[in-house]
Amino acid sequence: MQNRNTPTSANGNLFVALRAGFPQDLDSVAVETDDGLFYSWRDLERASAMLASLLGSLQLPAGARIAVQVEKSVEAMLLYLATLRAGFVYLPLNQAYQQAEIEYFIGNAEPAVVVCTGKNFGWVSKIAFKAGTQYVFTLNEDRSGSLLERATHCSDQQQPAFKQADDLAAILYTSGTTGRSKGAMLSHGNLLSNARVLKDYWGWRAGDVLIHALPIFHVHGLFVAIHGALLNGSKMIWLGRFDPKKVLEKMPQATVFMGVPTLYVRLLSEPGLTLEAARQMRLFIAGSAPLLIETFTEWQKRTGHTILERYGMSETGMLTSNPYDAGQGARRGGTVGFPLPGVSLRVQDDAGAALPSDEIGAIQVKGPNVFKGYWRMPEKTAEEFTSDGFFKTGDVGKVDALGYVTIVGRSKDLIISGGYNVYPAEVEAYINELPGVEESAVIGVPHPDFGEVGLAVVTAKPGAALDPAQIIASLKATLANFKVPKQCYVIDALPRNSMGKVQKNVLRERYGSGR
Ligand code: MLC
Ligand code: AMP
Repeated sequence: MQNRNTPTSANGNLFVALRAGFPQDLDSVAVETDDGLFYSWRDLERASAMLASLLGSLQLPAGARIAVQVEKSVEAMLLYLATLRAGFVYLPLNQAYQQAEIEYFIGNAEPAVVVCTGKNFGWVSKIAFKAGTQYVFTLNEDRSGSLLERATHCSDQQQPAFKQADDLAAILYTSGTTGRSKGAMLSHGNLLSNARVLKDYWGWRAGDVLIHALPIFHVHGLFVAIHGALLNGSKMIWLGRFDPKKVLEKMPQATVFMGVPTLYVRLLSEPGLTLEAARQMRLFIAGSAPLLIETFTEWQKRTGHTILERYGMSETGMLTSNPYDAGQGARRGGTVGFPLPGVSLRVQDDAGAALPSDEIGAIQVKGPNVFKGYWRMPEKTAEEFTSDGFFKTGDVGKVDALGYVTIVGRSKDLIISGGYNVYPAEVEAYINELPGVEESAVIGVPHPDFGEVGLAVVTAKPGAALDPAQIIASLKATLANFKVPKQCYVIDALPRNSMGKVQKNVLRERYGSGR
């Protein structure tokens, strides 16, 4: 376990800190949705209390996990806040996950409560009850479902649970290089320290309005965006799903936007993206995947704004950021800026020696934002930390003489597609199970919209005939859609080096231009 904080008598519950950011006028608008609904700050306070009262009435054990796989909605955000408030552990799951993926997460995390959409209730509840889950509720995009029906009867007065900074607040599953996902355990203190640093670093101020267009099952949309707005008492313009035209329509009423690079690429293809459209905006933030320099430069030309690129991960929250203040330096395209206050970042060579500026090596980090470890994987946790307590990010990069960090690649075999992580090992394991498949290799190739997408190269067993379209169709039936390779090639043999290891670099050269 990392980052033990000294216990204090103050309530370290993240919800308490977020609520302290609510404005004095609780009747002002906190969230405006793209389907015309308005939620006041009082609504957030009351509804999170009612949901927390419901959770509190279920007699759940301390540290119970609340696993949630629902569509994006304000009520889903309220369920997150209620989970913090009631002192339980939030476990968000991508909507795209299918049965085998959900079976793994539920089996591994053993949540006491699962919340899913009504349309998935049949199969999700079967998996959940088999794994020992006590309650399965439903929550739909249109606010129907058993969760809110039950919460309506619960008290809107609820005293937030007392939490130490070190207590667990959320578990985020991140795919593992061996194909098995690991649950990153984040504490109230991890999340709050990062939120506070970002509030200052990005100059959140009175009157800021955030366009929230990201999914809320990952760090970016769930923590960086929501915590930022709530801690600052800022209104959110809430989009159920990213739509570039809607973002443009809302821009004149907003000041802050956060997106993965694909969102910026899609916005740039809108003729309506002009200096005038972005005039009210204060800050455009990008991260979760590399932002191409062309996107950075084109954005400057079209909007007059310089995108602020930052870098982070599920295990750590945000680690580095380009400066907000010109006084601290320029925002440099192609770099992810400086380590955030409180974050120690170093670059090491393979032998574990610190590297001087501009030399490329493994990025390691330490700070109050760094997670507590992987859920029920003490050995894996130990492997990912150095003896002096730095977390090995798996990213490869350098720091220049001024302190700007640049990420040049990854030592982990990972594809980041439209901001979602895809681990080739996981996809390969599924392909290798298909009839007639001898072996496979999944590589990332450049893509104009998603930045990078998966491509599969497969060999057949002797005498078997494989149809690439059939392989893709089979994967679509089992895996989350974003993990499915966009193309598949059947070849005679995979290229190997003298050690027998598949040469993915050769495949990348052959099928894409390589990273
Ligand atoms: C959708 N598809 C994807 C995909 N998203 N394929 C690869 N990569 C993706 N990211 C699939 C669809 O299933 C569909 O397949 C086809 O691609 C086209 O879909 P679409 O309609 O264009 O996709 P859309 O629904 O518009 O979604 C695209 C998107 C979404 C970019 C809006 O992927 C998204 O919201 N990405 C953001 C992810 C994010 O929040 N990441 C933050 C991680 S936190 P088919 O076959 O059905 O046609 C993190 C830490 C940090 O990394 O630092 O922040
Ligand atoms: P996740 O585990 O989903 O949180 O993804 C984290 C990974 O996303 C990091 O380890 C990086 O590889 C990548 N990442 C995040 N932000 C950036 C960025 N600005 N530039 C390049 N890669 C990034």
